[in-house]
Amino acid sequence: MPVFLNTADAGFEAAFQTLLGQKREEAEDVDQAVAAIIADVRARGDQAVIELTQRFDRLALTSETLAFSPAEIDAEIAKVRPEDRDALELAAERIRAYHARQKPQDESWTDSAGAMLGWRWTPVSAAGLYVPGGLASYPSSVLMNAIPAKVAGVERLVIACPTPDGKVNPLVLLAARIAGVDTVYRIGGAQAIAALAYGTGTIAPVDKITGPGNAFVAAAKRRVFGRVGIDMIAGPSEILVIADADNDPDWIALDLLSQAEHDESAQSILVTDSAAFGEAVAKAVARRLEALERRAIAGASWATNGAVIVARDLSEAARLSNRVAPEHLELCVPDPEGLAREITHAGAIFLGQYTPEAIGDYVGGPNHVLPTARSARFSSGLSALDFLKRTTLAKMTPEALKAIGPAAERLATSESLQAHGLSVRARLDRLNG
Ligand code: HSO
Ligand code: ZN
Repeated sequence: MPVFLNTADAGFEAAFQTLLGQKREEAEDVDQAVAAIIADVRARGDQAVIELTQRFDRLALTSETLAFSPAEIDAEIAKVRPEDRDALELAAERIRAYHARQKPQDESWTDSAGAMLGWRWTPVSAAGLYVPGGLASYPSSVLMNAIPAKVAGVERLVIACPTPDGKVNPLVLLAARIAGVDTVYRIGGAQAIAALAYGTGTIAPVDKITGPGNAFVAAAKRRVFGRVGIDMIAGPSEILVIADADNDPDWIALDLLSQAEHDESAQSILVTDSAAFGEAVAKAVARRLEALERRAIAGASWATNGAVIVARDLSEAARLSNRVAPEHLELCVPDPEGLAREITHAGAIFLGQYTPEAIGDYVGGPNHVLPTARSARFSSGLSALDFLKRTTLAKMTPEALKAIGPAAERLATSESLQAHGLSVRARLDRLNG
């Protein structure tokens, strides 16, 4: 059973704190094993990757077959049903259009001292996207990672995707093709992250690695951070739905289950201003769970991490949601725009009862790689900005140097950095004749 809380109850605050503090994921300690794998790939390159792929994925590769050939990709893509292709293309187009609007402008101006100042944006040269194999090998995630990189102008874009026992997901390859990915390596785990970060004889190193993965991938991303950039370490999915009694309980139940079915550690929370509606949704969840293909996963998630919270009113619901800082937030209320103005911490907001979160997972346009585990308090979902960096610009005219240089000289003296001060003084002396 999920927890039922009512903000009017005396014990509410303590119970809510417990919910907030709940640790849902058991972090497997694989760090030592991962360190050894990374060291091996750095030392032996292709050969290490090939042996580890044989060991973990039971797949025999050579340096020549680490990547899919264009002909292999063509053959796999040919298996995709036209309806699936069309859906993927529609998704790609909408994701591209949305992320194109994120491209920031370069800026430059002259300030009151006469200094020209500004910044400009440039893309990382090469990015590597990790795509898990098996159950969580989502073509939609290929689009969500690759398209922002392409929009940002990344020149070389590669994927690492394990194919255990040689099993390939044709939709992943099609998504990679549609998004403009250059190369797809059939490697995974910590060895793939190490190969992308450090390079091997065959695999050229990249500058940024993004994408979800298992405990080995997460630990490897943490370890190569600094050598390359990484996105985030994504935790299990979450949804918080704020809904009043004027909703179909069955729709809301399905929205809660849509994230619960990802993972037993996923979390679905309903906050409502009607206790009767809360009960109705809980009943609808139980009913839907009977027939759901993933009822084992979704049921476990709902039973251990699910919650129904009854609030006094919708504003109180918004305040509670801000304390959760959910990855996904649905506002199924009559004035979702109004309530959205009260939301300060959420990865993505879905407004109104015709916007199920699943639209955002696939075709809405915004990214579905979003901050989990309350990190929406300080971070954002994946965007084109994650593949761009900002270089600052400054140009002094003689007048500008005369105006602000002496202050720099003073600060240099106060920090006992003589050459700093002298580099300014030498110029000022010349300018002052
Ligand atoms: N809801 C997941 C993403 C996803 N859903 C992929 C379906 N496929 C995390 O935002
Ligand atoms: Zn999802």
